[in-house]
Amino acid sequence: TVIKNVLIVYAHQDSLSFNAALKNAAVKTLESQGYKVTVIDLYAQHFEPRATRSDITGELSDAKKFSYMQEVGTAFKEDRLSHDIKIEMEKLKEADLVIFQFPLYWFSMPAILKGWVDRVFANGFAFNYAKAQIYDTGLMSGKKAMLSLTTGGPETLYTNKGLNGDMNIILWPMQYGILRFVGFDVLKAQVSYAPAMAADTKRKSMLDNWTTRLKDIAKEKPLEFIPIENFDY
Ligand code: FMN
Repeated sequence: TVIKNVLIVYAHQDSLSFNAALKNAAVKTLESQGYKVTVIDLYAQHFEPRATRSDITGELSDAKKFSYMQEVGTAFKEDRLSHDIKIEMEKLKEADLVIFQFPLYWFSMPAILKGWVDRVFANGFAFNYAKAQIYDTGLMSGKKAMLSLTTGGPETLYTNKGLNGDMNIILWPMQYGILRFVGFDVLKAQVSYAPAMAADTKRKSMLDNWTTRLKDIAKEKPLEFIPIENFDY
């Protein structure tokens, strides 16, 4: 796919944070390369992260026992998902590359971003298990996605013998269980370690690494995962 539209899903509260600087650098660099860039600023738009009954407008298909997954599948087919979810889906549909910009929270993504995934990567829209539209054939196939995250802990702690363990283990649920599951081609994560502990020169070089990488992002090959036909499921 040719990348024309980039969507940045940004999860930080503070416009003076390092995450904000990474997001702003990405917008500037990508726009100057001719891409159309859209930013979803989750905290600024008070994004609702909870997956609830309110996500479905109108009647439930089973009023006795509530199954979010099943109700969302039906509501999607019948165009009865809540308006705020539909807006996010439109932005995703337009995107050729999606960048998730966030600070690592508890070895994972912040709740507001996880909630965006829970609600927007909806059954029937991002994947369809019944039709085997998952992983290689997920409904986001043809699009690329990547994580750009910051940490509190330094890089030396995130190694296989380090106190926190290998960063790849932390990335796996997000890169495979979320992004690959819905069919994205996943580009290598950009991890900016411990910006709060870093000297200004180090912070500047982490920002420079990011902008340098983004200038050639269209040429990057995605990560390789074992093809779905190698598994029985
Ligand atoms: N840093 C880590 O290295 N590992 C963690 O698991 C982790 N969990 C956090 C959980 C919460 C609720 C908060 C508020 C911070 C956590 N941190 C963790 C630190 C943040 O990742 C760090 O402050 C942030 O990446 C720095 O970027 P910023 O300057 O843009 O805020």
